[in-house]
Amino acid sequence: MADQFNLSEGGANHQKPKGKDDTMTTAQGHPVADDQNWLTAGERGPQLLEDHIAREKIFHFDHERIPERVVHARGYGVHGHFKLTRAIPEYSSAQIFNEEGAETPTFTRFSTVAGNKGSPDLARDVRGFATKFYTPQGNWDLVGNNIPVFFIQDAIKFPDLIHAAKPAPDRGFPQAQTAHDNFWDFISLSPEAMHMVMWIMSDRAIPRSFRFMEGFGVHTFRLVNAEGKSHFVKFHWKPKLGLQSVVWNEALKVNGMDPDFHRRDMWDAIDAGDFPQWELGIQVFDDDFAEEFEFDILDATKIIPEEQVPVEIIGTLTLDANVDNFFAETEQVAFCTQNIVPGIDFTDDPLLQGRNFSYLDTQLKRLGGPNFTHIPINAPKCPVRHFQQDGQMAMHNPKGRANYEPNSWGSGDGSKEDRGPRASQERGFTSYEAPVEGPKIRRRGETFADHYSQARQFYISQTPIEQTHMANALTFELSKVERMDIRTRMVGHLRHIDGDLAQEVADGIGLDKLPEKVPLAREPITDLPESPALSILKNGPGSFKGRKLGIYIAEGGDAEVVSALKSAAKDVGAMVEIIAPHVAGAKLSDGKMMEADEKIDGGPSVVYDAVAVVMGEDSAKRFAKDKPSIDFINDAFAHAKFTAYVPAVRALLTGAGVWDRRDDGFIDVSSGKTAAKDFIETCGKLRFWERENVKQD
Ligand code: HDE
Repeated sequence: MADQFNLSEGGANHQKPKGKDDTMTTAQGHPVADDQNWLTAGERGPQLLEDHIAREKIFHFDHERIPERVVHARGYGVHGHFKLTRAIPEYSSAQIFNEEGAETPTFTRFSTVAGNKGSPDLARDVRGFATKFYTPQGNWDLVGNNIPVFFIQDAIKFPDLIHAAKPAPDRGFPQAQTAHDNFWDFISLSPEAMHMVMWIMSDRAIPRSFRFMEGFGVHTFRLVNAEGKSHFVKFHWKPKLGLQSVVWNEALKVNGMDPDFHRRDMWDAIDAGDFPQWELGIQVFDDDFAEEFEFDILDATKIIPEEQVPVEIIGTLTLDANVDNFFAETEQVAFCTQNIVPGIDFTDDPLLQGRNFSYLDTQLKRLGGPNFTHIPINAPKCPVRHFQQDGQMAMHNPKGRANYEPNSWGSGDGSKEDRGPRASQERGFTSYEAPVEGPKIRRRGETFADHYSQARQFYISQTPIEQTHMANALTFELSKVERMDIRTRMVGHLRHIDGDLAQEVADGIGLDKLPEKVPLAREPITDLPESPALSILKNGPGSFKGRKLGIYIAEGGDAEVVSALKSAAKDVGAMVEIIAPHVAGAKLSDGKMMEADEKIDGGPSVVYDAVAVVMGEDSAKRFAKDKPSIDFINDAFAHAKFTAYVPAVRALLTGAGVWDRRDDGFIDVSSGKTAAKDFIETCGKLRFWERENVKQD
């Protein structure tokens, strides 16, 4: 391993400096005498090209960037491990699924899809959830999303989808958002996208944190056991901390305040030893179920409701280490859907099959050659033996004479005359012998033709609050679309999904009458039952664990109340940050200075899950007209956050216009410990949704 000054160990003959030598060198190992001044002819003379030290430095700098990912450019990677809690030899022969208690190292990269590398974290978008398992049988990459379905059914449509979503080619905007003509034009001409549209217009597309999202393998894969018997499988990641999203207005503000909100959240949690965990679940089913199921199991725009095939939990993923170097790990990690191990196999899902070509191809472009598996983050952690050789940046070069097979050299003893590796029927990967026949055609099967039934099922499975958020999101996005015909075409689709939703959106965008329904390829099923598993609010954590309380203090604030809030939050495993008018903090009622984590205008309430305001009466009066203080309270109110307060802050709450509007989401904690405990317990509901003006369940 290179040391912290990046003094690479170089080749085998490299002489390590004796003792502690921190002399800077060039990449060629030449010691550097002056790293601040280019070699010139005289003090004010021209720079000399002869300066190999300066030229090497600039040359390397000029080549620091590699192409960003075409999609999922903005991402954040973390190390972890997967522990198998239930062996499943009946389904799969994969070693990773057979030794109960065994731990497999992992690297997981979360991402947004549409934005570029520097785009804000809280864009309304799908989140990538890609995990590389370094198994004893080679790397298995489960390259999924936080949404279990996709926009399209066939990989050939992917470039169009992405072109339509990304900035328009003429103007180069808008960045990291779908609220524009090109996206909705494409979508409204692609009925197969309607189920996915319901998901991206739901709060799933604005998660509070990577830690509070589900993950899905999306496609139907196969598990194959030692006898060669195959079952179909869908993979699920279930966050132990429960699901949670933000509200749209909050997302917009968070992006301004902290574009790194999600990556910072992950870094901070891991840094604090608060390791996020997910359970790996599988939905397993056989050919008979596949036959009977209402939809085609090869269609990636469909789910299999958990109520129909339960998710069986088989292991736990724990993310427990941040990267040492963002570029080396997060940027260079190369996921490939075709990386599977014996015991797992593909199906003929036409989206998956296209991906299996695409990912290898993309890595060649991004990482510059075929040897990207030599980069430590991509290298398997099991023995690797083959006759592949050479190519750019070859790091592991075979020794000995044989570089082909069959050969008749030595007998596998590792000597110079060794014959090298041999394929093994017994241990090697064998494809499941799925029968394949049929004419070569370009035609989508009839079984892929229903585009609205599950879109409707998703919508009716949401709580009224979530349904309102979806209608609002559709209204917001379509209001950004300039062409009237695109807006109305979308409402023509919504009419097949839910009449009320279509009406709400039509009202929202000001249509006087509902447009015609778009023509159907196939009559939808309108009586699919609700699936509670699809709602975020029905699957909340019921605890404030892993969440963040922001306590806004100022001079004279009741020290006992602050300390009671802090310990009540810590007791349930929540984080606390102190916000004050100055970053130095504030003197509380006990005369002691309490340090602040944030100054008020750098610590707005949008970055906290719940807030508290604890000040002396004079301070509250002083800040009653202070804009950042008013925003702090107003936003918390507008985003339905629980707010703890002491009566001494009345002037400030009055200044913010909320004193007379206090509802059950405001909790007076002046009486101390028990009140603070009750407040934190109430915060387990995460939001006081009753404040939102919608009908309740
Ligand atoms: Fe990807 N996708 N994708 N994708 N995808 C990439 O690979 C592609 C699709 C997903 O954190 C690229 O390494 C095609 C579905 C994730 O590094 C590229 C199709 C799903 C990531 C690519 C799809 C995904 C990618 C860009 C249509 C959810 C980020 C850089 C068939 C199941 C992985 C790269 C990371 C990345 C192609 C569709 C998830 C260009 C052609 C469906 C999480 O190869």
